[in-house]
Amino acid sequence: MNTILTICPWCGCGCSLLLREREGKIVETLPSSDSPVNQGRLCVKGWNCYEYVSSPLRLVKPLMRERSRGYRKSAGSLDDFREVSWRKALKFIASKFKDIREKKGSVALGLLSSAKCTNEENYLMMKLARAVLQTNNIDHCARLCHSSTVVGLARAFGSGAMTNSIEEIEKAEVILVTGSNTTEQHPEIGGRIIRRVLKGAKLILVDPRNIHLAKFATLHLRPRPGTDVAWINGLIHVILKEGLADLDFIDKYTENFLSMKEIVKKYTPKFVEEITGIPAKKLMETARIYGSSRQAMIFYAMGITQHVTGTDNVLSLANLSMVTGNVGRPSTGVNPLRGQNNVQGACDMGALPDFLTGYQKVEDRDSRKKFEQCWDVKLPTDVGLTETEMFIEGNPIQALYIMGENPLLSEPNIGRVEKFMESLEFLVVQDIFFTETARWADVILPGSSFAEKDGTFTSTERRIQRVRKVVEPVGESQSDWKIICQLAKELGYPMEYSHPAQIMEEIASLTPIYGGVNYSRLDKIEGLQWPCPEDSHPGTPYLHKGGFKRGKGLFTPVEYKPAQETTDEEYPFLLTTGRIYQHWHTGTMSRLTFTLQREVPQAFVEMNPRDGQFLGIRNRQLIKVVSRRGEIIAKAFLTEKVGEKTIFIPFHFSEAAANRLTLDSLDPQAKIPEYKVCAVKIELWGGNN
Ligand SMILES: Nc1nc2c(c(=O)[nH]1)N[C@H]1C(S)=C(S)[C@@H](COP(=O)(O)OP(=O)(O)OC[C@H]3O[C@@H](n4cnc5c(=O)[nH]c(N)nc54)[C@H](O)[C@@H]3O)O[C@H]1N2
Ligand SMILES: Nc1nc2c(c(=O)[nH]1)N[C@H]1C(S)=C(S)[C@@H](COP(=O)(O)OP(=O)(O)OC[C@H]3O[C@@H](n4cnc5c(=O)[nH]c(N)nc54)[C@H](O)[C@@H]3O)O[C@H]1N2
Ligand code: SF4
Ligand SMILES: [Mo]
Repeated sequence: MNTILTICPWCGCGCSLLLREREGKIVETLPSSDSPVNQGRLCVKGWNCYEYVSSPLRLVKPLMRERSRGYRKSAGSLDDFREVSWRKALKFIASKFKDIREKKGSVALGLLSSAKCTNEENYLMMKLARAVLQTNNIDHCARLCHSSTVVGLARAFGSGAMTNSIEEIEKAEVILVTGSNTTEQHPEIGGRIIRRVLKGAKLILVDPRNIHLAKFATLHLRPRPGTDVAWINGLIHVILKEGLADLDFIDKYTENFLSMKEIVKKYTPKFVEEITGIPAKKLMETARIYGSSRQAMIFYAMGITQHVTGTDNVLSLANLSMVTGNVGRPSTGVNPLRGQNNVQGACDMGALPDFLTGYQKVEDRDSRKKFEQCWDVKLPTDVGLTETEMFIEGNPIQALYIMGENPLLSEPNIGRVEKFMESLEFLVVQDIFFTETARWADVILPGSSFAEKDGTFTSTERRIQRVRKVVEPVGESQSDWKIICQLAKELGYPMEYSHPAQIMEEIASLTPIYGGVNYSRLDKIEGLQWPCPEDSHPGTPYLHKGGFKRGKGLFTPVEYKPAQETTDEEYPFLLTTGRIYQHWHTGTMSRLTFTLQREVPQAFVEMNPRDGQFLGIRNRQLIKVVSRRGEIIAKAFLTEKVGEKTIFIPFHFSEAAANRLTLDSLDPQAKIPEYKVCAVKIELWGGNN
């Protein structure tokens, strides 16, 4: 039996684990006790991380859709595809890409990279886009997730990443968690927060739902969804009024304080109560707790970022931390919890329409020049389209290459995405399963899973860690990096690497924050936290020590704006969507994992029992949820977890896809969709079953 150390493929915590292999099959997982991240612990997904690897439903051969008349008008089933050789599939893709490029230009090509894939794979995908296909139309699921963080924190601080480290929770005095269901979505971090609170730290939770962390909170504020700017401005108002601000810090390290101060004047606790529903007294208590501490950490996630005001929300949190000087030291900071195992890495690798690796701007001539010299090509200069812009009808995209994403379930307002699919000329999907998106493809390429390849993932705390091959890829599937290299060759630009270590050498040479990263170092230690500019650099646990990356921290005055779609007589319920502990996004992996699927086999709608009583709905009864965009049928789950007139639906279930209902309005700055607020109505369905 072989035992191999690698990294969990689910969430951004970045837990290390050991996979045990016997006769070519993975038979067991064990946590790694050497890891500074999980210290011998795993959550239920970590323990069950390998079952999907050997699922009989894995894609094992390239597939091509039979192009009968009108085939673009609907999603296909497996019967509509035939197996082909790698050579044929890659040649066909290359010829279509070339053809469309010749006729419509490079703007007609779009690529989606994958936060499930390794850094090396993301780097090659963005090299394929920029160097080979000559387009900056490359993006990935960070657009749906933390793009507002990347824009907001980069503007305020000069870097869009988590400022501090997971380990620093051990010494925090105050922990403010908002819009993050941490125990379910980042279980390792959630567990750390609880243990710290049990030892005396104060926890302030700001979340509309009564999530598990509420049991441990000193204060739980329950704002109406979509009102975050108001309560954050309110906290700053009280902090300033009560003399709790750190004026020395503000003076020495920040700029634009006065214009921010002017804006928060009117956000009195009473005014904030009217907007948010948070009692004025509770807001004041919160301001005193957070404002009195100089070891206060903020953690946030999708409840803050996934709004049309996502960037504003993030800027407000940055304001709050700077007013109290809670940034630039251990156990402080503004800490966005990054979701996917390698979403931090996919951003770092420049799988974004406006950045090359390490947040070097595509519009910057000197940055481009460095890459042009290394790659021996001229690079496109205009910023590309975001993922959300790529699915809007009327855009120039004619051909899409999607690696490891399932937008037909994860994008908002799926009905609109389907319309766009009908108009698309050519779609390539590279996945490990036959997903809802793959059904629309012209060609499907079988990639290999995390356990079948070498590489690195970068976790939420900027920790770059080694992912190791445990078993051979199933069937004829291949590592995603190998597929990209072969396709590049077909397109007339040879990319040859013998091992991902060699790709990392190239990344390090072009990316200052990864400059000191190499496989021989990573093989000796438990990861390196960027910035790690050279070989002798030990990595950086917390950012902005002794001054901000951008020079001075920038305060931004932010006004509260109401959500895009509010409830009315016809659509009286507010829908907020998200996830649960047992499932993963579009379910491709978690619904094929026995233990996870057994725990939660079906879609459900969380609804307050009083609303249930009013509408005559019993627990587990089927209901129809209707929005202006679509409708779904699922079981009602009556629970005090949600407040009255609010319902919550997880988006994991294709048979009752929450994104049939969601709104596709975007934050104007980050282009992130509004997944957390839209208006719906509820109807009874199918009598008393
Ligand atoms: N089990 C599991 N874990 C996951 C994932 C998964 O699919 N399954 N996905 C991963 C990914 S990619 C991500 S991005 C993270 C996401 O992790 P989270 O952001 O923690 O997950 P969500 O369920 O989207 O929503 C977070 C919280 O926001 C609250 N909320 C809703 N509306 C508002 C609002 O207007 N304001 C505030 N302040 N809060 C609000 C919700 O009640 C919820 O508690 O999880 C990662 N971890
Ligand atoms: N309503 C609503 N919608 C949301 C959200 C929400 O809160 N509410 N959250 C949004 C957020 S934060 C996110 S991050 C997105 C996630 O949206 P997606 O990224 O579209 O969702 P996943 O299901 O994680 O898709 C990953 C795909 O990669 C495949 N895969 C796994 N490993 C590999 C590999 O090694 N190689 C290849 N080639 N493929 C692989 C999986 O089979 C799967 O199809 O969803 C967004 N959508
Ligand atoms: S907390 Fe995240 S990284 Fe750790 S075992 Fe669970 S899913 Fe994996
Ligand atoms: Mo995410």
